[in-house]
Amino acid sequence: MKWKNKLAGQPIWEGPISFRDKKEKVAEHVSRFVRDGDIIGIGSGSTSFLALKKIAERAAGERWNVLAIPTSKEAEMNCNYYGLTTTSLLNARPDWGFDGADEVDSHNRLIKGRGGALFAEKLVMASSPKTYILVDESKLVGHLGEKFAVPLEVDSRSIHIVEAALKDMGIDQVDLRMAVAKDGPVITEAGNVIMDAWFPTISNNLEKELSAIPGVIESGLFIGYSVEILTV
Ligand code: ABF
Repeated sequence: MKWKNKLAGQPIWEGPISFRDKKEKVAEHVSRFVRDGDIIGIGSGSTSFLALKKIAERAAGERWNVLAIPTSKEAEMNCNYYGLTTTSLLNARPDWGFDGADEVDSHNRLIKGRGGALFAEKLVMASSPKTYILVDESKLVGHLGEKFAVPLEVDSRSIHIVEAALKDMGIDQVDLRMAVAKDGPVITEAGNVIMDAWFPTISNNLEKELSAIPGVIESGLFIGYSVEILTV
């Protein structure tokens, strides 16, 4: 097979990385926490990509055994490319993890899921005693939801149920996330669709309220997890 833009065996990251210098710094910072024998939850997105690369380089340089639990196929392929052995939550639990975010407020509440990997990101974070959230300062917001909608991973058969439930909550700005080519909806790794719902205010109960809607697999709201925000 001939690859037009990407060669087989290259890391799976396409496109430019915004705020790259800052993301490199925060990635470097988290790589200092790695120890021999660690099992690490590996986030998705560009900042996590830079962090996994640095962690893999450090582990290789020190000849350390590090096991990775990736939060997406993309992260798994990058771990494989950079030589980090992967496992899954079926076999192991992370000692700690790292991941990116789209918004972080002053109470460490997060909106995640712009990359569509929110379901696995939440499973890995919920399994980890501590997760470092790697963000540049553009992600720090005064008011959660000011720039991003809350993504909901939804079984496609329940789109109407979710839409009606959101309407009952007073939310009528909801978008079905479309593929970049706009030729159909984004389909997640678990075979679901994503509905992006715009909330004017986000209460601490909202994550649980959204999970209770039939057909909602997971939301991109992360409230009350054991996280430490690393930023530059
Ligand atoms: C993942 O990647 C997602 O939860 C979040 O949406 C995104 C952040 O990506 P980046 O680091 O590229 O801004 O962490």
